[in-house]
Amino acid sequence: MLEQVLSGLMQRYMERVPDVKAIIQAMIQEGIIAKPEDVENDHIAFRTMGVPQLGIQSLEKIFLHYGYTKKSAYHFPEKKLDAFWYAPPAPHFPRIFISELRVQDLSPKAQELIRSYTNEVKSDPVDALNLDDASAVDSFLHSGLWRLPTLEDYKLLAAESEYAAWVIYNRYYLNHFTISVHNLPPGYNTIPEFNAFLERKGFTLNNAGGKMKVSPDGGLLQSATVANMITATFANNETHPIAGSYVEFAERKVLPQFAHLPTDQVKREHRRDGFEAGNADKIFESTYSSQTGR
Ligand code: OOG
Ligand code: NI
Repeated sequence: MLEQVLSGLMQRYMERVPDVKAIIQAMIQEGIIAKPEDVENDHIAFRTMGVPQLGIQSLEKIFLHYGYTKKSAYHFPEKKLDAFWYAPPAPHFPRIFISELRVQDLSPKAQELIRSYTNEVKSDPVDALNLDDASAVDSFLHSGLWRLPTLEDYKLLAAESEYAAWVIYNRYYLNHFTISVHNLPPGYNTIPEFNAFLERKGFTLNNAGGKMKVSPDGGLLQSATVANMITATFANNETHPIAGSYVEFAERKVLPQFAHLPTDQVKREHRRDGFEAGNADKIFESTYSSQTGR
């Protein structure tokens, strides 16, 4: 079940984000990995609209049903976002990061605009889903939810919250998947080295707060590409380039209490887990025009 849902998400994501295949191809060419399946997916992320019948409380039900465990909360007052992360039922599955727009904190105008779309969803749509039917869940995650937005509404929202504009068009499309770098061969298994490789290959990295985002404890290092642009078709067949999704990279250092373990005995549970608000705050900007316009 979970395998099927995750592979459906990855398939759509790879079609929408050319950087995914290009990065995996570059890694194979460089001899970092032998085949695409060698990539370890640290986590995937979704964005949601925080209205009562949707948001985190709705989307999380799918993954809780598949055995994920809800973990810590993160808050982003400036960006008007909240988030949680979810630990997988087994270590070979990715963690999940779900964020939500604090709709009630936006201007009355933006709230009204968002609700004109989200009110089309009368009750929590996940409650009406058979979560044991993987193809139903797959279609739901890639379905419309609300009417196709107009370009005008998209632009109005973007002026106040680029996150809101992203969600009104992209909905539950995967926002990113994350390549774990710490288990890669020496020379590529740290964020500074992996970033250098990516830039050598011509990929553009998000530089908000610096290309490398480091948690205060020093254990979680992250970087991300700038989102690939997609040609969005809005209502009345108007087309406009907008930010699609991006790729993230994570290095989780071995926790101090396991520093004595030989490298070949280090498992996921020995490394820094979870997320970091300060890192995430900058990673969100991978889809913001300040980054995509560079
Ligand atoms: C999520 C940004 C945060 C992380 O790993 O901290 C994040 C987003 O852009 O929706 O992915
Ligand atoms: Ni992430």
